[in-house]
Amino acid sequence: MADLNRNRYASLLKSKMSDASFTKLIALGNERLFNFVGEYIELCEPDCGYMCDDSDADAEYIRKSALERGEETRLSRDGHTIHYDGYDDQGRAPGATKNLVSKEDLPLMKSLQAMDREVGLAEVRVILKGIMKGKEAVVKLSCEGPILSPFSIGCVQISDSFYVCHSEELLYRRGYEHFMKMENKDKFFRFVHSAGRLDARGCSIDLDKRKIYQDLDDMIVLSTNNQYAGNSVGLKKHAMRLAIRLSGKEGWLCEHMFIMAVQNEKKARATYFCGAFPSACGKTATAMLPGEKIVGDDIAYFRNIGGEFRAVNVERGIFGIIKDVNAEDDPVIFRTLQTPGHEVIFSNVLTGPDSLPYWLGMGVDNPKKGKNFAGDWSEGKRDSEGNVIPFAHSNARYTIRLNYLENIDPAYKDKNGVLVEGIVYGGRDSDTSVPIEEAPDWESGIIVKACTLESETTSATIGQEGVLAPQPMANLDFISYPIGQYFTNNIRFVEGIKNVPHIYTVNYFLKDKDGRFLTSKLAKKAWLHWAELRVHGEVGAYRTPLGYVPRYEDLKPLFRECLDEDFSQELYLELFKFRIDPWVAKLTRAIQFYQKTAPDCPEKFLSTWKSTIDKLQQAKSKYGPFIEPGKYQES
Ligand code: OXD
Ligand code: MN
Repeated sequence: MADLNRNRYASLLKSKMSDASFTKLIALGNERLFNFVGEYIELCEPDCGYMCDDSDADAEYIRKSALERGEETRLSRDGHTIHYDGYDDQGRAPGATKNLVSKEDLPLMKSLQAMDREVGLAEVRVILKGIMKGKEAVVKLSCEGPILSPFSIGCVQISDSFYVCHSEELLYRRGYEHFMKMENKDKFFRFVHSAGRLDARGCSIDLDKRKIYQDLDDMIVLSTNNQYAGNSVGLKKHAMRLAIRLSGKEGWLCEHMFIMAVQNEKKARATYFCGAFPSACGKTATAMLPGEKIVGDDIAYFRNIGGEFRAVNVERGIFGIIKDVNAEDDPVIFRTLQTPGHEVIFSNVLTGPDSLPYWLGMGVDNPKKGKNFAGDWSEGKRDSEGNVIPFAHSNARYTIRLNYLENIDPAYKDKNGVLVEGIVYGGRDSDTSVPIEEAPDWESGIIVKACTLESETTSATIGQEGVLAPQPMANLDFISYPIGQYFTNNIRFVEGIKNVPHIYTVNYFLKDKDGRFLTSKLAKKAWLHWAELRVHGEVGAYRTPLGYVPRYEDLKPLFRECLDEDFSQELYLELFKFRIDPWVAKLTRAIQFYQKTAPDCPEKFLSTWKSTIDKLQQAKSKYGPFIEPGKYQES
């Protein structure tokens, strides 16, 4: 092992770090890590550096520093704090986010925010030069997945934001022990983040120099002049992009999915489902359904372990959208957010004069003045463009540990993950997909359902809202190797798996002709319980051109059992009629999109979409534009 005391960065790091910090770094005996820390401390020039280990004392230092530096402020309830991101720093910033790849890789990654690696690195290194002057840089090790498991990936982040480090502390497992014991000392993800220059409110000033550059093959992400966690917290979406790339090379999967267990009390069994939904389409609410158990709400790694399809939650916390979390629709999370003693970071909600947080769709009256993402706020306040500023941002968030939830599944800690039996793909459309449909098999599920998933853009990304956009596997923003290869990897992943999970699509957003949602928010529970019965082969189904839908007689008792609601035949027929024209339009959009953006899209995918359109058109000539459930015969 190289003597790190003789490393070219040793004297610099010694001069910037306390003896305790330097000792913690050197004790790891990891030259690659040491060089990384040295290189970026040299480049970013912080006044000092702080090295964390897995101790509670270091977690407390981060928590305390975030308050002392005004990055977070205490709210009335014990353990609750508020952090504000700048007015124009309220969502992921796709325009500023680039995948840095070699020149050879560029042509196939054109539509995946790719940029020539050399050009990107040169550009961002100029911005990073001296960016941490006057600040303290924290070096924090974490682990994606349970430590020392077949899934785990060690991560190191250097950041000058204590809010970012505090978020990481809540959201991810501490990683010092993992780094100490991991076998391959060279394989880990590296992140550098700087909030840059700050204004009087502590918000990043130089948003024009906001960059999130992902050096994919070197597994480093450099993020500058921002604070919104989706842009700054390395282990969240940055690590996801790196993991997707790595999984493509190694033949596993990193998916934008929750993991939850549907509880069948009568049969005393739990069945694990994973689900991909674009942001703000009901993903967290599904993961957290009352009466079921949650393992994770956002990112899953899948591996074939001994012929089983197994998944872990990469995280141990939730960075959730708070809009519309209320006592009626999301009772579990609502209660958790009201409980003093839990460590919660709220972001971009209104702080009332009572020092309590208020958010959109909370179901209570909000104060008419307070502080929000625009500074001091009172009703009617307008921004510089004359737009009325709402009292809270629609992408305002909460950050908590998972184990506060009363329905946490202890299996979230299992090193071998959980056995997955169903995968759910959910989008947001008001007039196309039925509430739940099962794909005939894995391949068809991936090609026809997962790859054609679409959604309207939401406030989770900066830009125009409400635009219908393709969202293959709800993962488009994060796919970091050519789309065609990613699709193929998804299909191939199940080779050698003994029990391949069933694939479902769900849609909670069907509306009636007056624009009202057709089902209550918790109806998703009935859909999932139907899927659970299907996975175990315990209910029949009606064939549709694209799969199978529930029979009325199976859903009616589920509505009673799960929701204590009467489910009428009339509503059933409206919900489950197969809508041919919108499906043809959707498949046509998919063909156009992939022909334009994915030069390596496999021919098989294109021909399947085309033949499915033909099939739907033939069905239309036989059944008309809508097919009543139970009427369709597969020829
Ligand atoms: C998220 C997102 O915050 O997908 O999870 O934007
Ligand atoms: Mn997400």
